[in-house]
Amino acid sequence: MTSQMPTTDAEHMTHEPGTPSITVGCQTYYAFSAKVTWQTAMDHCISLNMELAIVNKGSLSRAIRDFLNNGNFDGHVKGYWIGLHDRNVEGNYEWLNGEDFVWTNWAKNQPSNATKKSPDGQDCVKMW
Ligand SMILES: [Ca+2]
Repeated sequence: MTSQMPTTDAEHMTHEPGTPSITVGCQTYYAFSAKVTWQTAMDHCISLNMELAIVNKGSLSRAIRDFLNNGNFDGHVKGYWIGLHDRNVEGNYEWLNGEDFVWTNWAKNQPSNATKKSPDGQDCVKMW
């Protein structure tokens, strides 16, 4: 497994009042702006009885993108981890909830499996 961000600052991930959020349908999505690995983010969500976001539709993706881009919150974070990875088989993306991976909206030149930070390449997905 690899990640694009260093593990730091986990204490900032507490789900404090004021954590930016958006509700779409019956789900509420929180933007935690700590710079941590995907694994740490996932573990933290589980500890709060949440999960990393499953962004599996265009309408949901647009709502969350608007929220992230228009929100007046921590500008130091470049992208937010979501519940998608190819840790098991390179190039075979899986949602954490086991749902089929059908809808995609990769940024230009992604997924790149960039090897800058790890020779095994990137395996976890961010949204911004
Ligand atoms: Ca990969």
